[in-house]
Amino acid sequence: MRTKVVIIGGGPSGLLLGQHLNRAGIENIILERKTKPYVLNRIRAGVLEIGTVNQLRELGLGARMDKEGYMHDGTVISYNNEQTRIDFAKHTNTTVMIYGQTEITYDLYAGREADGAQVIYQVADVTIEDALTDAPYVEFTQAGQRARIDCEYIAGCDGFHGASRQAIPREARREYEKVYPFGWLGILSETKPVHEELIYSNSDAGFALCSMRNENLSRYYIQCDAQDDPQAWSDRAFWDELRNRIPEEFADTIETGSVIEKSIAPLRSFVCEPMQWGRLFLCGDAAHIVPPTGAKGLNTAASDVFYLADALKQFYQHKDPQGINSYSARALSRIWKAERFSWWMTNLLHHFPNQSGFDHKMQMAEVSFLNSSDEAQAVLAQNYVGLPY
Ligand code: RFL
Ligand code: PHB
Repeated sequence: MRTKVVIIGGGPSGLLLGQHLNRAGIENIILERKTKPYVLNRIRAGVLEIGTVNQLRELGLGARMDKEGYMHDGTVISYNNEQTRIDFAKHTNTTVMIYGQTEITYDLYAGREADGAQVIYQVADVTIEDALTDAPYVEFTQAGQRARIDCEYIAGCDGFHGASRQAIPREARREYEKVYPFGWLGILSETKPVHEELIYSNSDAGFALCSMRNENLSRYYIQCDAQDDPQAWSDRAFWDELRNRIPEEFADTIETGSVIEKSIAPLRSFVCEPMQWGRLFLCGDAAHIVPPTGAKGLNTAASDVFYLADALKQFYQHKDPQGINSYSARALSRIWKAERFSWWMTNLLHHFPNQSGFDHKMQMAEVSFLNSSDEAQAVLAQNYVGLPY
């Protein structure tokens, strides 16, 4: 087989990149380790920055999102019952969109199938060869057969545990990592969301987040021990702990009910530099991870894809390699700012196991400053809705 760009990974990064390339007439093949239903069943992100929203619209995939998604022009930050509303519209003139990653992935697959573009599912043992030459290729096993695709470029969109980053020799990459001493226990429940906007809450008992998917589907998270077994948390224990951690007025009115998903996500900050090695480019979780507190994971994946698609279009349409040569620097410049914001939100809103009295006072002072300063609220709003591309 031969194509121009092999995309490893059929998650949001790989699918979005494939869609950009299809629109520009640049031939590509996606290799995905799992089946399509498996990928579609992952419940993850819920908040889209305006840059992500605009990409989906420009690619002709925004219709269902615009119909079924919810525009939010603010969010609530609560600390020990004291609430501040961050007004995105006032500070940034823009909003975020609440639309689940599951839905976006569904729309991206539908778009790809409508274009008749190829996805090869259930591939194993993907290897990347000759990435430093101008004739790279990818090998993989499918249905017991080894196969090879010759190509011009390779996009590593295969998430944190994928093969692409590992294909870059250890001495050619630098990795920066911070693992947080807690996880998030998340549930999806068929109940009306407790509030029309998201509530990020730090309390004496730890962090909680009230989010949503639609008017009858809520997404709630509580900080927990990263080693906890999600099944050991009964529904009742989850609801009790959530109520304990959110402001009283919401604890009193929250609708509890059937829980249809329960899982624990670890919290980690991670960046791999550079994001390019010869003709291999890394995008999304393959290159970087953020703790979910700032809702930046999917959105940083989308900005990487935007830069890479732009670079490949410049190259294929105008023979200009400038974008390709500067991809890593351009992407990393935005990534580090999203890393900083996610780290800051995480530090502000969680209980750390060995937090001293001093650390606690620092958190309180930070929140008190946020509550009293329009400028501090503007900074939070700018980062939350997403920095410009
Ligand atoms: P993904 O989604 O991990 O997709 C990678 C794909 O590659 C496949 N794959 C391989 N294919 C071929 N060969 C291999 N060797 C392969 N290895 C892996 C996998 O099967 C998969 O299909 O990475 P991608 O595309 O970069 O997308 C990243 C996002 O999924 C991720 O950043 C977000 O979900 C993070 N995230 C959030 N991001 C936001 O922007 N806003 C949010 O509100 C938000 N909330 C969250 C989140 C992540 C969470 N968890 C569970 C980690 C909430 C949670 C709880
Ligand atoms: C979600 O709805 O899943 C969600 C929302 C905001 C976050 C993280 C996750 O910061």
